[in-house]
Amino acid sequence: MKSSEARSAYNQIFSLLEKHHSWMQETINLIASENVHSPAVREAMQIDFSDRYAEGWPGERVYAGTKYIDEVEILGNDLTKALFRADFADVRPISGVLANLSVLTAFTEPGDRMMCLSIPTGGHISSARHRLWGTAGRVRGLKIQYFKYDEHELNIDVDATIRRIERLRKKGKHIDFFMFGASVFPFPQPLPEIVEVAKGYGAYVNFDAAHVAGLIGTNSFQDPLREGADSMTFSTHKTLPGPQGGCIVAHDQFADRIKRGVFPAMHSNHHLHHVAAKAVVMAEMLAFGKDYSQQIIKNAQTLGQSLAEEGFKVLGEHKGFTKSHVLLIEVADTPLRNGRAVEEKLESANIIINRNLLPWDKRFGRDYIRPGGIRLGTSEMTRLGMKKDEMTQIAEFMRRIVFDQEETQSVAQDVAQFRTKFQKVHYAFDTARDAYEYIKIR
Ligand code: DSN
Repeated sequence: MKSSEARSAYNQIFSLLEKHHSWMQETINLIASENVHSPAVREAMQIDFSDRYAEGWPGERVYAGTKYIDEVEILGNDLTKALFRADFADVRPISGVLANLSVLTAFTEPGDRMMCLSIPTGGHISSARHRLWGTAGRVRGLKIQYFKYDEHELNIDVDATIRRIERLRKKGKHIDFFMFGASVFPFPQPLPEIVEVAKGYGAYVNFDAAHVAGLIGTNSFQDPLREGADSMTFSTHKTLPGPQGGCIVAHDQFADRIKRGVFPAMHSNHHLHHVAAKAVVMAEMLAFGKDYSQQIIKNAQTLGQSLAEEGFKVLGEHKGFTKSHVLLIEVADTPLRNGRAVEEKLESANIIINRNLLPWDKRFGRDYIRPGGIRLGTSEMTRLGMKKDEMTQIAEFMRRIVFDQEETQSVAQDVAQFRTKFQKVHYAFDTARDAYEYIKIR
């Protein structure tokens, strides 16, 4: 490639980046696993830490030049411990999957058995079986068994699960590791009774709080470390509105093994600029997280109610639709017929959501390409200051696309207009810059 061509590609990259930022200013983003971080988190992510190495633990590094990095990482761990009321925190994992794999590496051996939720019932690919290329099955070599699931309650069926655990034990197939949590769970999971059985024979219990970490940190959902979990893994960019990354908190007696699971087992260098940004978001959540989390949940419940009134089949209606940030909606009997068509049509109208398998989809021959459902989350729009009226308005926009089959262009314009009033991040110390401002430092 000639240098002029390289220059042209270089210019094109920045033009695309700016276009993305402009588009984000006009969209309603309801992806349940996403959020928008504060200008402070963004500032922390563009510092020189990103060019450095600091393998190991503060005070035990294998590189020089880390004196400020160490102090920031210690602060990050301390703030995380305070937020999650935990004895031990490790902010080094560079993703939620690697946080899970670090704990699996610390407490299982290949060939051990893990129990978790299957993907159609909300489980994450990092917990899936070998044949699905799931991290636990394919990378750690674990045999996977599933929690029994109650499709009406949208939750783990405690009695049936305990019966399954006991049946398996009688056949000599005891579960070594329990992975609670998931990628879709609107209601708190029932830990204590299952944990009691698991602990009765010495199994290890982790809670994957990737989606709900912000809600758990602010005591707004459930409290896995007090409900029997030995550790909790999570990502740092969903309801916890920080940088992309992972984190682990645990009771003290598990700290040494987890530290070694993170380094040297699963990481060499971790991402130090993200450690700085994680420290910032933990401070933000300690100061503003309670109000933020409670508004996220209220907004999800209002959005569920408004969508139901607009004709959508929102699951969990008999339990108030959700107690978290997430809503599951069955769309197979709407005019658009499947989650993918809904996702595509809404995206053309500047509304970003994702399609989602429903627990019963496989029985109807549906798969993740054209599933029967969609998943919505309210974390990002709440961060921009939206409340009840805006949730009602969003439900109306969605009805215009999915049921009224209105021209997407006209809804897209209305959505962009609606978004003009919501350009700042809320629930943060510093909010001078707009949320999606393109900041040029070249
Ligand atoms: N499972 C993805 C999600 O929930 O969107 C994130 O890993």
